[in-house]
Amino acid sequence: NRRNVLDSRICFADGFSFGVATASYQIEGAWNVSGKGEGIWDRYTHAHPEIVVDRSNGDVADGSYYKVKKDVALLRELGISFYRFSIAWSRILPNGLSNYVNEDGIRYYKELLAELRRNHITPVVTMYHFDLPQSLQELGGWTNPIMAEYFVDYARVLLDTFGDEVKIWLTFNEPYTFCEDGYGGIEAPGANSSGFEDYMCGHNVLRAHGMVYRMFDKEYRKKIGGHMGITLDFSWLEPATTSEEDQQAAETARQFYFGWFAHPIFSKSGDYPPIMRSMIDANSKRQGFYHSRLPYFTPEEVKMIRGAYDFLGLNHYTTYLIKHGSRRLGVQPSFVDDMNVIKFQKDEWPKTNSSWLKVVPWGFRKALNWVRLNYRNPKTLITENGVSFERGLRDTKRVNYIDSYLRALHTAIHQDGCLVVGYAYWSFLDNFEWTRGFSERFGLFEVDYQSPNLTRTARLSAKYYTNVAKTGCLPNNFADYTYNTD
Ligand code: PNW
Repeated sequence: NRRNVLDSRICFADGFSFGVATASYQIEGAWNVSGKGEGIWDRYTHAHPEIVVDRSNGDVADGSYYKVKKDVALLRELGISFYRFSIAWSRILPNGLSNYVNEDGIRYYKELLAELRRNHITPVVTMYHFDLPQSLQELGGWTNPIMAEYFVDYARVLLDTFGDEVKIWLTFNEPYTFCEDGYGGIEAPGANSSGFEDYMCGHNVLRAHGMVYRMFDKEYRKKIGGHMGITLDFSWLEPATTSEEDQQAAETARQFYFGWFAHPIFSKSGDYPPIMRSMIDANSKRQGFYHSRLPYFTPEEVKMIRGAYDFLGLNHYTTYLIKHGSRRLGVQPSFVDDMNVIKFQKDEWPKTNSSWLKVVPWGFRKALNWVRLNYRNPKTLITENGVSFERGLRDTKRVNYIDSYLRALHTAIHQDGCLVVGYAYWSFLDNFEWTRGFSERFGLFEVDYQSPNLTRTARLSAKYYTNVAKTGCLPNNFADYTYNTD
């Protein structure tokens, strides 16, 4: 990694890590094999095939459950230093509870960890990436306060079983996504109760996160070492105009979308963002409720959750514009009604294969700086950044996306002083993209879903990313990866 004086490449510091990310339900398949219990995405896609655009599901997905050796060989090929994956709760505890542990589930993740170790790839493990055991959903899922205790039990099993091998833990992936889209949108479990159950879910997830972090701190840190954080999703939210109203609206939107989960954990004062508290309280009152629809933490809970992190896991994909809303407040309770802003994207921003994802690299720098300024520059790991395009190996647009986002990241670190320690591309492989099925492809490796062994083939972007991971620098001959067919 030595550079001569004429080398004008953009390089990350020596200690900076590159990796790739996946999640259990999106790649493993083997949904009912070897003692695995049913998860909410199993139930949801089986009961409602119509909610997935191509009527697919994760029953088979990438078959990664059967391909530990193959997948780790490909990770090795990429030259990355860490692999972020998630553990399926129902593979470890088939009915969600700790009284029965499924040994084959343990065996699978142990095998994966051993193979990663042999190849010098550091595991970064997400405890929960959207796949709640169905039996716990039947008790109310994340709207039930007791779920926090069940999550603590599950986390204890993981720390006891894998704590020697795994030193970097994420409790949750994107609570905003699974609470809002799961309880007020079209993701599993498919409840339609925005403005109520989304807030209950968020409340219990924050409690669960705080409880697991405190347990880790008290009972495990000394014994097994390691670091624990949470992954939050932050699309940059830019005011649509310079008007005072729109600036204010954009800040409100940041507090609702990101601050909802970030403020209780990462701010100095803790608890929900004051603007969220006051707007939802006022709206609830106007609607005739005696209690706010946003639950209150006890002072002890505020304290437990505040500062419950060693680092922030940040997912960032895109940017939106925000205008102030002119809605008549309080007509129909919902998250969007409580926030009262209008969110959209510019037509001229480059499109991708995901309707919500436009290519806006400067938003990445702004999001990172907002985090730095609002939460005292927390140590940050980019746990996901990525893009979907059409099938095909010559994915020059993906190379462009990664290169431009890495440039923005480099500026945020080296010009602005953001404390970012690593970057994971989403995703390692094409995979089951939730309600978009297999129609949206984010992989550095293409998966051929027609072939019986689900063949993986490196895209051009895999070659580009290998070069970045191995040198720590963005290549000057980046055109090679853009125009050559190779
Ligand atoms: C992430 N947004 O969700 C998830 O963590 C992954 O499981 C998923 O496959 C990936 O993004 C790609 O969709 C997001 O609207 C959902 O900005 C929505 C947004 C960002 C991330």
